[in-house]
Amino acid sequence: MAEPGILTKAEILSQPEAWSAALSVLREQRQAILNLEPADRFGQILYTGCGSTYYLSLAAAALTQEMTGFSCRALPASELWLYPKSSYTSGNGSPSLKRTLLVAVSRSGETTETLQACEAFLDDRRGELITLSCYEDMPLAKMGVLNLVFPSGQEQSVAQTRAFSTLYLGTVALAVLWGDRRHLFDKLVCLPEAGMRLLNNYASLAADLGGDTSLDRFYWLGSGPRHGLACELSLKMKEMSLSHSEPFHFMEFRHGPKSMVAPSSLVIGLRSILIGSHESRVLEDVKTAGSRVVDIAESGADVRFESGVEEAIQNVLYLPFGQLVAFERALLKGLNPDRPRNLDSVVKLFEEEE
Ligand code: F1P
Repeated sequence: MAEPGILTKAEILSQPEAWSAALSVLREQRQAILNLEPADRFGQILYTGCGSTYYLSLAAAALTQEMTGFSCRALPASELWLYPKSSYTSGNGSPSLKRTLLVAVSRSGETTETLQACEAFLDDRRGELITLSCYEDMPLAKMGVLNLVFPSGQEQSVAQTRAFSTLYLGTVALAVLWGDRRHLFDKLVCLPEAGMRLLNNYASLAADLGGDTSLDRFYWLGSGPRHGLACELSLKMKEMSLSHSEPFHFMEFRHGPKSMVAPSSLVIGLRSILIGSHESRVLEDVKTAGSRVVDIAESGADVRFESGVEEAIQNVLYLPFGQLVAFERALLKGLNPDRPRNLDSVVKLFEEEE
Protein backbone atom coordinates (compact mmCIF):
# COMPACT_ATOMS: atom_id res chain seq x y z
CA MET A 1 0.00 0.00 0.00
CA ALA A 2 1.29 3.51 -0.85
CA GLU A 3 2.51 5.68 2.02
CA PRO A 4 -0.47 7.73 3.32
CA GLY A 5 -0.32 11.31 2.09
CA ILE A 6 2.50 10.80 -0.37
CA LEU A 7 0.53 12.41 -3.21
CA THR A 8 -0.81 15.35 -1.21
CA LYS A 9 2.59 16.11 0.26
CA ALA A 10 4.20 16.23 -3.19
CA GLU A 11 1.37 18.43 -4.46
CA ILE A 12 1.68 20.87 -1.56
CA LEU A 13 5.46 21.11 -1.83
CA SER A 14 5.50 21.57 -5.61
CA GLN A 15 3.17 24.58 -5.58
CA PRO A 16 5.87 27.19 -6.28
CA GLU A 17 6.87 25.36 -9.49
CA ALA A 18 3.23 25.05 -10.49
CA TRP A 19 2.78 28.80 -9.99
CA SER A 20 5.80 29.55 -12.20
CA ALA A 21 4.34 27.42 -14.99
CA ALA A 22 0.94 29.12 -14.55
CA LEU A 23 2.58 32.52 -14.84
CA SER A 24 3.99 31.51 -18.24
CA VAL A 25 0.46 30.62 -19.39
CA LEU A 26 -0.79 33.95 -18.08
CA ARG A 27 1.96 35.92 -19.83
CA GLU A 28 1.00 34.21 -23.11
CA GLN A 29 -2.67 35.05 -22.53
CA ARG A 30 -2.09 38.59 -21.24
CA GLN A 31 -3.53 40.34 -24.29
CA ALA A 32 -6.50 37.96 -24.52
CA ILE A 33 -7.30 38.72 -20.86
CA LEU A 34 -6.96 42.46 -21.42
CA ASN A 35 -9.28 42.21 -24.44
CA LEU A 36 -12.00 40.95 -22.12
CA GLU A 37 -11.67 43.83 -19.67
CA PRO A 38 -15.20 44.29 -18.31
CA ALA A 39 -15.18 48.12 -18.76
CA ASP A 40 -18.80 49.24 -19.32
CA ARG A 41 -19.95 46.10 -21.11
CA PHE A 42 -21.16 44.19 -18.06
CA GLY A 43 -23.28 44.91 -15.01
CA GLN A 44 -21.46 42.37 -12.85
CA ILE A 45 -18.63 39.88 -12.77
CA LEU A 46 -19.70 36.57 -11.34
CA TYR A 47 -17.23 33.90 -10.22
CA THR A 48 -18.42 30.35 -9.80
CA GLY A 49 -17.24 26.85 -8.91
CA CYS A 50 -18.05 24.03 -6.46
CA GLY A 51 -16.45 23.14 -3.14
CA SER A 52 -12.87 24.39 -3.18
CA THR A 53 -13.40 26.24 -6.43
CA TYR A 54 -16.44 27.99 -4.94
CA TYR A 55 -14.25 29.21 -2.05
CA LEU A 56 -11.69 30.24 -4.64
CA SER A 57 -14.49 32.20 -6.34
CA LEU A 58 -15.28 34.01 -3.09
CA ALA A 59 -11.65 35.09 -2.76
CA ALA A 60 -11.38 36.03 -6.44
CA ALA A 61 -14.58 38.09 -6.46
CA ALA A 62 -13.50 40.10 -3.41
CA LEU A 63 -10.06 40.76 -4.89
CA THR A 64 -11.41 41.66 -8.35
CA GLN A 65 -13.87 44.12 -6.84
CA GLU A 66 -11.08 45.62 -4.71
CA MET A 67 -8.80 46.03 -7.74
CA THR A 68 -11.36 47.11 -10.35
CA GLY A 69 -14.28 48.69 -8.53
CA PHE A 70 -16.72 46.52 -10.56
CA SER A 71 -19.56 44.80 -8.84
CA CYS A 72 -18.25 41.26 -8.30
CA ARG A 73 -19.93 38.33 -6.66
CA ALA A 74 -19.32 34.62 -6.14
CA LEU A 75 -21.91 31.87 -6.08
CA PRO A 76 -21.75 28.07 -6.08
CA ALA A 77 -22.41 26.74 -9.60
CA SER A 78 -25.48 24.89 -8.33
CA GLU A 79 -27.06 28.21 -7.36
CA LEU A 80 -26.56 29.68 -10.85
CA TRP A 81 -27.99 26.53 -12.35
CA LEU A 82 -30.98 26.03 -10.03
CA TYR A 83 -31.64 29.61 -8.82
CA PRO A 84 -30.89 31.85 -11.83
CA LYS A 85 -33.27 34.59 -10.73
CA SER A 86 -31.47 35.15 -7.46
CA SER A 87 -28.09 34.93 -9.21
CA TYR A 88 -28.37 37.26 -12.19
CA THR A 89 -29.30 40.93 -12.31
CA SER A 90 -32.18 42.27 -14.39
CA GLY A 91 -30.15 45.41 -15.16
CA ASN A 92 -32.99 47.84 -14.34
CA GLY A 93 -33.77 48.13 -18.06
CA SER A 94 -30.18 48.82 -19.14
CA PRO A 95 -28.99 46.14 -21.62
CA SER A 96 -25.30 46.47 -20.67
CA LEU A 97 -26.01 46.29 -16.92
CA LYS A 98 -27.99 43.12 -17.54
CA ARG A 99 -24.97 41.37 -19.04
CA THR A 100 -22.75 39.26 -16.79
CA LEU A 101 -19.12 38.32 -17.21
CA LEU A 102 -19.07 34.79 -15.80
CA VAL A 103 -15.74 33.31 -14.64
CA ALA A 104 -16.10 29.57 -14.04
CA VAL A 105 -13.33 27.75 -12.15
CA SER A 106 -12.88 23.99 -11.88
CA ARG A 107 -9.87 21.76 -11.32
CA SER A 108 -11.35 18.85 -13.26
CA GLY A 109 -13.31 20.82 -15.86
CA GLU A 110 -16.05 18.22 -15.61
CA THR A 111 -18.04 18.89 -12.43
CA THR A 112 -21.67 18.56 -13.48
CA GLU A 113 -23.02 21.57 -11.60
CA THR A 114 -20.39 23.86 -13.11
CA LEU A 115 -21.05 22.56 -16.63
CA GLN A 116 -24.81 22.90 -16.16
CA ALA A 117 -24.45 26.47 -14.86
CA CYS A 118 -22.27 27.46 -17.84
CA GLU A 119 -24.52 25.76 -20.38
CA ALA A 120 -27.62 27.50 -19.04
CA PHE A 121 -25.72 30.82 -18.92
CA LEU A 122 -24.78 30.51 -22.60
CA ASP A 123 -28.21 29.22 -23.69
CA ASP A 124 -29.88 32.16 -21.96
CA ARG A 125 -27.40 34.61 -23.56
CA ARG A 126 -26.58 36.27 -20.29
CA GLY A 127 -23.11 37.50 -21.29
CA GLU A 128 -19.62 36.13 -21.81
CA LEU A 129 -17.89 33.20 -20.17
CA ILE A 130 -14.25 32.77 -19.16
CA THR A 131 -13.11 29.42 -17.79
CA LEU A 132 -10.11 28.43 -15.64
CA SER A 133 -9.28 24.75 -15.29
CA CYS A 134 -6.41 22.26 -15.31
CA TYR A 135 -7.26 19.78 -18.11
CA GLU A 136 -7.53 21.01 -21.68
CA ASP A 137 -9.47 17.95 -22.92
CA MET A 138 -12.31 18.39 -20.47
CA PRO A 139 -15.62 20.00 -21.50
CA LEU A 140 -15.29 23.21 -19.46
CA ALA A 141 -12.06 24.13 -21.27
CA LYS A 142 -13.98 24.42 -24.54
CA MET A 143 -16.94 26.47 -23.37
CA GLY A 144 -15.65 29.99 -22.83
CA VAL A 145 -14.74 32.86 -25.07
CA LEU A 146 -11.41 32.54 -23.20
CA ASN A 147 -10.32 29.25 -21.64
CA LEU A 148 -7.27 29.45 -19.38
CA VAL A 149 -5.81 25.99 -18.76
CA PHE A 150 -3.17 25.36 -16.09
CA PRO A 151 -1.86 21.79 -16.44
CA SER A 152 0.66 22.45 -13.65
CA GLY A 153 -2.25 22.43 -11.20
CA GLN A 154 -3.32 18.88 -12.05
CA GLU A 155 -3.50 16.54 -9.05
CA GLN A 156 -3.84 12.88 -8.19
CA SER A 157 -5.27 13.35 -4.70
CA VAL A 158 -8.86 14.18 -3.92
CA ALA A 159 -8.52 17.35 -1.81
CA GLN A 160 -7.33 20.33 -3.82
CA THR A 161 -4.09 22.03 -2.79
CA ARG A 162 -1.83 22.72 -5.77
CA ALA A 163 -4.82 23.06 -8.12
CA PHE A 164 -6.45 25.57 -5.80
CA SER A 165 -3.47 27.87 -5.43
CA THR A 166 -2.57 27.67 -9.13
CA LEU A 167 -6.11 28.46 -10.30
CA TYR A 168 -6.36 31.18 -7.67
CA LEU A 169 -3.20 32.79 -9.04
CA GLY A 170 -4.94 32.84 -12.43
CA THR A 171 -7.77 34.90 -10.95
CA VAL A 172 -5.28 37.25 -9.27
CA ALA A 173 -3.89 37.95 -12.75
CA LEU A 174 -7.40 38.71 -14.06
CA ALA A 175 -8.01 41.13 -11.17
CA VAL A 176 -4.68 42.87 -11.69
CA LEU A 177 -5.00 43.19 -15.46
CA TRP A 178 -8.57 44.46 -15.31
CA GLY A 179 -7.78 46.96 -12.57
CA ASP A 180 -5.77 50.14 -12.53
CA ARG A 181 -2.61 48.56 -11.04
CA ARG A 182 -1.47 46.62 -14.11
CA HIS A 183 2.18 46.99 -13.15
CA LEU A 184 1.53 44.40 -10.42
CA PHE A 185 1.20 41.72 -13.10
CA ASP A 186 4.99 41.71 -13.51
CA LYS A 187 5.44 41.38 -9.73
CA LEU A 188 3.60 38.06 -9.62
CA VAL A 189 6.86 36.44 -10.66
CA CYS A 190 8.21 37.02 -7.09
CA LEU A 191 5.59 34.71 -5.58
CA PRO A 192 7.07 31.26 -6.39
CA GLU A 193 10.34 32.09 -4.64
CA ALA A 194 8.49 33.49 -1.63
CA GLY A 195 6.35 30.33 -1.58
CA MET A 196 9.44 28.13 -1.61
CA ARG A 197 10.97 30.02 1.33
CA LEU A 198 7.74 29.76 3.25
CA LEU A 199 7.52 26.01 2.79
CA ASN A 200 11.13 25.59 3.92
CA ASN A 201 10.87 27.90 6.91
CA TYR A 202 7.50 26.87 8.35
CA ALA A 203 6.97 23.17 7.57
CA SER A 204 8.17 22.24 11.07
CA LEU A 205 5.80 24.71 12.80
CA ALA A 206 2.93 23.25 10.72
CA ALA A 207 3.98 19.75 11.79
CA ASP A 208 4.09 20.81 15.48
CA LEU A 209 0.62 22.35 15.35
CA GLY A 210 -0.96 19.62 13.22
CA GLY A 211 0.57 17.02 15.48
CA ASP A 212 -0.41 18.67 18.78
CA THR A 213 -2.80 16.28 20.51
CA SER A 214 -3.96 18.98 22.95
CA LEU A 215 -5.82 20.75 20.10
CA ASP A 216 -9.29 19.64 19.03
CA ARG A 217 -10.85 22.58 17.14
CA PHE A 218 -9.60 24.98 14.52
CA TYR A 219 -10.81 28.45 13.49
CA TRP A 220 -9.54 30.25 10.40
CA LEU A 221 -9.95 34.03 10.32
CA GLY A 222 -9.72 36.00 7.10
CA SER A 223 -11.47 39.14 5.85
CA GLY A 224 -11.94 40.86 2.49
CA PRO A 225 -10.09 38.93 -0.21
CA ARG A 226 -8.79 36.51 2.43
CA HIS A 227 -12.17 35.26 3.62
CA GLY A 228 -12.54 32.74 0.78
CA LEU A 229 -9.03 31.49 1.55
CA ALA A 230 -9.94 31.00 5.23
CA CYS A 231 -12.98 28.98 4.02
CA GLU A 232 -10.73 26.84 1.82
CA LEU A 233 -8.21 26.14 4.61
CA SER A 234 -11.03 25.21 6.94
CA LEU A 235 -12.35 22.83 4.26
CA LYS A 236 -8.86 21.28 3.98
CA MET A 237 -8.93 20.60 7.70
CA LYS A 238 -12.31 18.89 7.38
CA GLU A 239 -11.65 16.94 4.18
CA MET A 240 -8.21 15.64 5.05
CA SER A 241 -8.31 15.37 8.83
CA LEU A 242 -12.02 15.10 9.78
CA SER A 243 -11.51 17.81 12.39
CA HIS A 244 -13.88 20.40 13.78
CA SER A 245 -12.98 23.49 11.79
CA GLU A 246 -14.73 26.73 10.85
CA PRO A 247 -13.86 29.93 8.97
CA PHE A 248 -14.94 33.44 9.99
CA HIS A 249 -14.37 37.06 9.07
CA PHE A 250 -12.01 38.54 11.67
CA MET A 251 -14.34 40.94 13.42
CA GLU A 252 -17.28 38.51 13.20
CA PHE A 253 -15.43 36.11 15.49
CA ARG A 254 -16.27 38.27 18.49
CA HIS A 255 -19.98 38.17 17.63
CA GLY A 256 -20.65 34.68 18.97
CA PRO A 257 -18.07 32.16 17.71
CA LYS A 258 -15.59 33.37 20.32
CA SER A 259 -17.58 31.48 22.93
CA MET A 260 -16.14 28.26 21.46
CA VAL A 261 -12.52 29.12 22.24
CA ALA A 262 -10.75 27.04 24.87
CA PRO A 263 -7.21 25.83 25.60
CA SER A 264 -7.87 23.12 23.00
CA SER A 265 -8.64 25.58 20.18
CA LEU A 266 -6.25 26.94 17.60
CA VAL A 267 -7.17 30.22 15.91
CA ILE A 268 -5.20 30.86 12.73
CA GLY A 269 -5.37 34.47 11.52
CA LEU A 270 -4.77 35.34 7.86
CA ARG A 271 -3.82 38.85 8.81
CA SER A 272 -3.60 42.01 6.68
CA ILE A 273 -0.79 44.44 7.40
CA LEU A 274 -2.81 47.30 5.90
CA ILE A 275 -5.83 46.80 8.17
CA GLY A 276 -3.42 46.50 11.08
CA SER A 277 -4.52 46.74 14.65
CA HIS A 278 -8.20 45.73 14.34
CA GLU A 279 -7.34 42.21 13.23
CA SER A 280 -4.45 41.90 15.68
CA ARG A 281 -6.75 42.87 18.53
CA VAL A 282 -9.18 40.07 17.70
CA LEU A 283 -6.28 37.63 17.96
CA GLU A 284 -5.16 39.18 21.27
CA ASP A 285 -8.72 38.81 22.56
CA VAL A 286 -8.92 35.13 21.76
CA LYS A 287 -5.50 34.54 23.27
CA THR A 288 -6.69 36.20 26.47
CA ALA A 289 -9.75 33.95 26.37
CA GLY A 290 -7.37 30.97 26.51
CA SER A 291 -6.96 29.88 22.86
CA ARG A 292 -3.77 29.07 21.01
CA VAL A 293 -3.19 31.62 18.23
CA VAL A 294 -1.02 31.67 15.13
CA ASP A 295 -0.97 34.53 12.68
CA ILE A 296 0.18 34.64 9.07
CA ALA A 297 1.19 37.91 7.40
CA GLU A 298 3.87 39.65 5.37
CA SER A 299 5.80 40.66 8.51
CA GLY A 300 5.58 40.77 12.31
CA ALA A 301 3.67 37.47 12.49
CA ASP A 302 4.35 33.87 13.54
CA VAL A 303 4.41 32.90 9.85
CA ARG A 304 5.98 35.65 7.75
CA PHE A 305 6.12 35.91 3.94
CA GLU A 306 8.71 38.67 3.75
CA SER A 307 7.90 38.69 0.03
CA GLY A 308 8.30 42.39 -0.58
CA VAL A 309 5.29 42.37 -2.96
CA GLU A 310 2.20 44.52 -2.50
CA GLU A 311 -0.44 43.10 -0.20
CA ALA A 312 -3.01 42.95 -3.02
CA ILE A 313 -1.13 40.15 -4.77
CA GLN A 314 0.28 38.30 -1.73
CA ASN A 315 -2.77 36.26 -0.89
CA VAL A 316 -1.72 32.98 -2.46
CA LEU A 317 1.04 32.83 0.16
CA TYR A 318 -1.49 32.27 2.97
CA LEU A 319 -2.32 28.84 1.58
CA PRO A 320 0.70 26.49 1.90
CA PHE A 321 1.11 26.77 5.69
CA GLY A 322 -2.57 26.06 6.35
CA GLN A 323 -2.59 23.14 3.92
CA LEU A 324 0.38 21.64 5.76
CA VAL A 325 -1.35 21.97 9.14
CA ALA A 326 -4.35 20.04 7.75
CA PHE A 327 -2.06 17.44 6.19
CA GLU A 328 -0.14 16.87 9.43
CA ARG A 329 -3.36 16.63 11.41
CA ALA A 330 -4.61 13.90 9.09
CA LEU A 331 -1.41 11.90 9.63
CA LEU A 332 -1.69 12.39 13.40
CA LYS A 333 -5.17 10.86 13.28
CA GLY A 334 -3.98 7.90 11.21
CA LEU A 335 -5.93 9.08 8.14
CA ASN A 336 -4.73 9.11 4.56
CA PRO A 337 -4.85 12.74 3.35
CA ASP A 338 -4.80 11.49 -0.26
CA ARG A 339 -8.15 9.71 0.08
CA PRO A 340 -10.60 11.61 2.31
CA ARG A 341 -13.57 9.69 3.63
CA ASN A 342 -16.78 9.73 1.53
CA LEU A 343 -15.34 12.03 -1.15
CA ASP A 344 -14.76 11.73 -4.88
CA SER A 345 -12.38 14.02 -6.70
CA VAL A 346 -15.15 15.02 -9.10
CA VAL A 347 -18.87 15.15 -8.43
CA LYS A 348 -20.76 13.91 -11.49
CA LEU A 349 -24.54 13.85 -11.44
CA PHE A 350 -26.84 11.93 -13.82
CA GLU A 351 -24.29 9.14 -14.42
CA GLU A 352 -26.48 6.50 -12.82
CA GLU A 353 -29.34 7.55 -15.15
CA GLU A 354 -27.27 7.06 -18.33
C1 F1P B 1 -14.71 20.64 -7.03
C2 F1P B 1 -14.81 19.69 -5.82
C3 F1P B 1 -13.57 19.69 -4.95
C4 F1P B 1 -13.71 18.83 -3.73
C5 F1P B 1 -14.33 17.46 -4.00
C6 F1P B 1 -15.33 17.44 -5.12
O1 F1P B 1 -14.19 20.08 -8.16
O2 F1P B 1 -15.91 20.13 -5.08
O3 F1P B 1 -13.29 20.97 -4.48
O4 F1P B 1 -12.46 18.67 -3.09
O5 F1P B 1 -13.33 16.53 -4.21
O6 F1P B 1 -15.06 18.37 -6.18
P1 F1P B 1 -13.74 20.90 -9.45
O7 F1P B 1 -14.96 21.34 -10.19
O8 F1P B 1 -12.90 22.05 -9.03
O9 F1P B 1 -12.98 19.86 -10.24
